[in-house]
Amino acid sequence: MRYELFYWPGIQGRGEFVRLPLEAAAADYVDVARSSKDQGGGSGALMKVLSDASLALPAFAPPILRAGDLTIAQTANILAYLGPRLGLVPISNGDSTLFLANQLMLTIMDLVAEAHDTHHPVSVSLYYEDQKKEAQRRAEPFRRERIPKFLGYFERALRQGSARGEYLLGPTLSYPDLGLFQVTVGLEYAFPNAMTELAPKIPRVLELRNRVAAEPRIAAYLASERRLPFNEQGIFRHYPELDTD
Ligand SMILES: N[C@@H](CCC(=O)N[C@@H](CS)C(=O)NCC(=O)O)C(=O)O
Repeated sequence: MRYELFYWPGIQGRGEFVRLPLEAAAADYVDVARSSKDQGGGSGALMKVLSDASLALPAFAPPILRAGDLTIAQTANILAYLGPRLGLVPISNGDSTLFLANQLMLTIMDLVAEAHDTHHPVSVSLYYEDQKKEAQRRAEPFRRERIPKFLGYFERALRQGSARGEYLLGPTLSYPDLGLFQVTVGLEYAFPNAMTELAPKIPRVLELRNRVAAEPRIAAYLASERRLPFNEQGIFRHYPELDTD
């Protein structure tokens, strides 16, 4: 199966939560909007799929995955589909692990949405510069309460599951581990001071971040040009005024 990922070129964004599992499984995939226009790529290809009236359901926003005749959106939904197909979710106890994986992934995406809202607290359609005051107000409780609460939850999940192994769902890598890696490094990029302060309280989360980064295929991906750098157009943006001193 050749998968097609449709996501904004130039940022990691939510697309990265799909790229990482595809890379970890060495799946055959095309990052369509990042391929050249002559090959049917570019942003035009993304706009085309967004307005495609022939789909069973239109997609509201990227990331969007095309797998044969199926075109689906919503990051956690895409991953619920890909996880078992890429061997990135343990299949045991019937399908109960699939729901646990989805629970973890949906929680990761909640955290991602809150991280995004620190720089766009009023509207996604306004520039950051037009909502800076509100952004500072929003970022303060996000750093003080929300990052510790979310990452504290994942710390507990890892502690509770530690009898089963070193990953969130047992002894092997699953897609929520990749999601937790991505949100952790994203927060470290955006809020380095707040994350340094929090580090002693989340040792397992940080160990998992290192373990994922050292997975051979992930390490190769992170060192490649396919891994876009974080920047101030993406979800995790480093604005020093939004971090602690
Ligand atoms: N809950 C959706 C959110 C999708 C989303 O917000 N996508 C962004 C890019 S990361 C977008 O282009 N949104 C356009 C919009 O909300 O109008 C998901 O997890 O996929």
